Amino acid sequence: MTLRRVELVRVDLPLVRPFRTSYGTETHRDVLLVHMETDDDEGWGEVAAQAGPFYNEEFVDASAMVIERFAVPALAAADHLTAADVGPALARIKGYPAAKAGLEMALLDAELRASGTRLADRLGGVRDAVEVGVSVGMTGSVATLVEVVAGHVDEGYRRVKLKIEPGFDTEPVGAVRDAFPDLPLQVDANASYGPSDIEHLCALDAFGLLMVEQPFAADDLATHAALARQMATPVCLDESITSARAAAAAIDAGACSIVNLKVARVGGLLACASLHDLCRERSVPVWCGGMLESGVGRAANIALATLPGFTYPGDISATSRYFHRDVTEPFELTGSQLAVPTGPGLGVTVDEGALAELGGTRRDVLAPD
Ligand code: OSB
Ligand code: MG
Repeated sequence: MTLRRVELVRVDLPLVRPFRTSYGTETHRDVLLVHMETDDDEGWGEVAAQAGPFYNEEFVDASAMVIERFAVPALAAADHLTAADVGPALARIKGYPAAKAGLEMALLDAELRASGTRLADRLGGVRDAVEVGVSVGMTGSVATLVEVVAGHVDEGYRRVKLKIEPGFDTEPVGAVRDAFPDLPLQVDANASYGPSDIEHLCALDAFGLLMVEQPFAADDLATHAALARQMATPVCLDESITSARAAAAAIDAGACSIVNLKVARVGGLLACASLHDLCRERSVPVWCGGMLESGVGRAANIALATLPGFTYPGDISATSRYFHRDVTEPFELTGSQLAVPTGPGLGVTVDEGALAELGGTRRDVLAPD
């Protein structure tokens, strides 16, 4: 198809509660959406970079600039553009996986709407609902953390992820474990530990965790492998897995036995699907990570999590865990699952009225002639 128009839509969504991780506290989500019109249809994508360069190098202002100056001109120059061409067409641009993912997502949505196909079916999904969990930020006190977890358990979540960092680990995790002896529980350190913490991290084995996610720096496979040799709890990587090559290297190095897949970290849904295949061939389970996406990116995450290798619950929560009001129809829990939208493409509708009321801004980066 041919690109007719590409619009960047930006909207600031307040989070229902501040989200504190080892790299900072977020109170708002700086949502960047891509709206595309092709000669066949229209589509939406989400650029799920974070507001600052603290989770990884990318951040929303930079993603928007790269899309406008480099990525859209490269796509506009292509003749018969399909969603599968987006990755190769943008490979010359180093980094900016969230920007690339948002563009690919919008084109996929347009393509699939035109052919009446659901994204989950296009990707090879095998279920109509996905098991989900909730990622809980750090709190000022351990008592507050236990209360927040209790609230999520009441809502139906059956798997909880706790953010940890040096100084906020064994005590809060132990308190949550004491309060919920049978709750599937895991932790995520966002690269906040170093090689001298290996012994300390092994103390987390006492809590029967599903996994420990990304304790060390993204480029430090050796320390992750050393931890994996000593710790009983499985090691999962998030920030380190930037490509299929990175995943193969991490698995070969013994740095992880579980992989977190994120659309915005590996450059798109199609890259995630091939990473899923790679991990499956090596019998490495995967699960779908989240980046506090709006309904657009969350619809994509749900579709991805329908693939057969996604055997752990995803960080894909109901809308009410993130926002008072979203830019799409809300996602609601059924038990501990979210249903896959039934419509073609992403299967969600962006609410233009909500966008306007939320103060969304729009900018044409490719205007029709
Ligand atoms: O490390 O998994 C992470 C959110 C933003 C950036 C990084 C991470 C996260 C989360 C939240 O843990 C997952 C979600 O519910 O979207
Ligand atoms: Mg993580």
